Amino acid sequence: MFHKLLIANRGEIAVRIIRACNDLGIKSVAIYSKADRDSLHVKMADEAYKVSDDPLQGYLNPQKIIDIALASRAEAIHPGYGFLAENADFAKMVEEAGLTWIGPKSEVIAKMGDKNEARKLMIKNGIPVVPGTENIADVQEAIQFAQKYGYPVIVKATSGGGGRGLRVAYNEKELVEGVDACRREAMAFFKDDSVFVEKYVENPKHIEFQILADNYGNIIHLGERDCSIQRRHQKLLEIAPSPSMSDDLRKRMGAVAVAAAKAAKYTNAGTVEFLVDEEKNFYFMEMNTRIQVEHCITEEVTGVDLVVRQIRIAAGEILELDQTDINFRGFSIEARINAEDVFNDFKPNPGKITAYYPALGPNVRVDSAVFKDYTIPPHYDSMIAKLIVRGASYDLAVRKLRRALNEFTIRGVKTTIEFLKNITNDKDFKKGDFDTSYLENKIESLLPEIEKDPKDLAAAIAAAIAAKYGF
Ligand code: MV4
Repeated sequence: MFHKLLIANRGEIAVRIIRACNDLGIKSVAIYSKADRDSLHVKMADEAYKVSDDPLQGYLNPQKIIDIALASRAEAIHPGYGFLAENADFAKMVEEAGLTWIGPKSEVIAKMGDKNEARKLMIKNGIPVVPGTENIADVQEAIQFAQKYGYPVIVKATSGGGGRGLRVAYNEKELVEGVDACRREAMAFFKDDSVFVEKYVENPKHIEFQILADNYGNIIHLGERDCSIQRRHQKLLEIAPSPSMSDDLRKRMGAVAVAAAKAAKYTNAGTVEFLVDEEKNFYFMEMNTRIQVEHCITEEVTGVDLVVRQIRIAAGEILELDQTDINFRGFSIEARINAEDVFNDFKPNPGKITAYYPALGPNVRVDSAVFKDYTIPPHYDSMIAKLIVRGASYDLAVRKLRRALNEFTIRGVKTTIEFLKNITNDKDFKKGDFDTSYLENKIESLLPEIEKDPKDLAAAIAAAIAAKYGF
């Protein structure tokens, strides 16, 4: 096992990884930007080094991070999610510096990061994918595909990710424009303008399977997460297992997820993402080669510590769990609490937290890196806490989430707590009846009735009294 590990990240995931290090008796090394000097990950790590004055460039500077790892005598680097987590060049540099990368091999990251290559590999191995093209040479190829398979189709950037480089087209005019727009966006964001086209699956569910694989060919899945509840490709709530899946479908998709990971020669923790259409046909979409934000709900229903497993696998341990060791207990839901103004298009609302009372009690977990008097810097994403609950049934998990959201108090910045609460009271959410179109249709009705700002609340009460007594 490693003696010391460097965490190339910040925020709650850095804290999560430090906890895993502490559980394993490994010394932790944090890196931080100037804006993060008072952050929790810096306080919690055994050592911490400033990586840059700039808020972002340090967390994105492979050589600087490797230099700090070597100088501090860390033996491994955990990238977390975001930043350099799926950067194959960084993973390769880490390997070549004689350090251990906590994740799959750099070639596997590169191959899965190329959506066209990943698709081809899956087709070759009999994994179901949505009908589509390879990288197209010109727009004519896209038009021919759409003429054969019918509209709508979706144009995808080969190097895409995070919802960037996607265009849906319902007719030829939109397709011609879509190919062009997609290429331009892909060139701007990924420096690669290759695109391909797929039949567009309307109103799918977004289901992803968690995989664990050691360096010796042992591969298992840990069930699925339903990530259908998204707004502009940002997930708001995730549920494990999916309330809409039968045991039979879970078994079949799980077997395909493991086959996909085997085809990719996958090692460490990863996620196989599927779309499930209205007839319950499922299709491989992509493989995520990192630990994900929503990994915690899988931990809660399986009892397996995924970050500890990542580190143990990277250190060369054999995965002694086999598929029959994985048993599921109830349902878990994660709600992402963001510092955002839901009335202002969910605009980030950074600032100082003046009061912080996280929810507690049985089957409630909070993964966060904020605390009272902490000032949320404006440079990073707006997620400030993950509230993770568990219940014996889907119903009980929803109730638990509602209770925990009621208890969770954050003052000083606007948060999505009230909005999330309203989701827990929505009849379709309570039934487990949702797909990726859920929020598109509901966002207006889910906005909280009044802002819970004390001044507004006083004004609202005054107005209600005035209305009632007629003055
Ligand atoms: C699709 C799709 C429908 N049909 N591909 C979005 C991100 C990436 N992981 C894959 N994504 C999708 N690919 C085909 N052929 C639907 C999605 C999708 C989605 C699309 C638009 C708006 C929201 C979405 C949420 C989840 C998945």
